[in-house]
Amino acid sequence: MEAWKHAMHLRVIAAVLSVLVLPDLTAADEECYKNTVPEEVIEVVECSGSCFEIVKPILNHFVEMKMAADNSRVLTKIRHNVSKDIYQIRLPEVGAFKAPCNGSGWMVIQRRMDGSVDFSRNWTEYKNGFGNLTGEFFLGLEKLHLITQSRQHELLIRLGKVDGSTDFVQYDNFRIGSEKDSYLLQSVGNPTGSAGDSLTKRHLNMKFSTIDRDNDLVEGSCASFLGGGWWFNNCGHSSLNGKFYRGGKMNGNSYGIYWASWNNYDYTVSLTFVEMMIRPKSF
Ligand SMILES: [Ca+2]
Repeated sequence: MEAWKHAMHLRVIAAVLSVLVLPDLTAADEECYKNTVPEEVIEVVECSGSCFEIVKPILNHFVEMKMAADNSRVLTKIRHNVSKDIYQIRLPEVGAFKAPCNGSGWMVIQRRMDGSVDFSRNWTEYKNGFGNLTGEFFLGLEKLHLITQSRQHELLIRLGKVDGSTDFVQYDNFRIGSEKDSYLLQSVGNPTGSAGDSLTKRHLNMKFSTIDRDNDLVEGSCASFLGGGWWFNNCGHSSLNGKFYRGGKMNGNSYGIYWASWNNYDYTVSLTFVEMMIRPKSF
């Protein structure tokens, strides 16, 4: 290619990318993710069939730009200096938001790791999301509803204990209802993984409950008792937004973070690491 043509191409790429990466967050998003400081664009990631699969160097981006104009799924990688890379994600059904992604195509939607963020939050906070994307956070029920309604998604849950042991369970059809249905857990699909299934029996078809909105099936409030929002029943076999105990054991009367099928239904064990992740199912 002649040099001037090459230079023109680079200028066009830069111009379109500058539009592509403009901050496009609502006030609520900025409040929620104010700890995330955008850095220079390193690379752009295309997300077509299976999310986050294709990583391309920044100079090969006519394809992505065309897709962006088509309102297709385009991701812009904006941060590279944390172990959990943060992406600006644009989905037609949701708009722009930020979330951590790993290299295997999973978007992290919830993380517990050190007890630095209080998960005893109200309905609006669980709806919109809260926390620190490089640490502990919950992405938000409204986004999860819009994303999981748009196409079939898998859910991967990674669990860890204070002794360093880890395990996982994966579901193949995770879907959440709308706010009108109290973000009902509509579907989880088939489980695989040795942590066992602590969702289907007690939590499937349950509405979400928070400290200020009791949709569970017991007289009291599971969310108030356990300190975090979840699809509570009576209260059930899992509570991954519960109170964080650094020692890995509950103190006093309040349960911690638990996934009962991984602990022989010993509810005094409190997990010290959780990641919930989703990705579009590829058939
Ligand atoms: Ca109740």
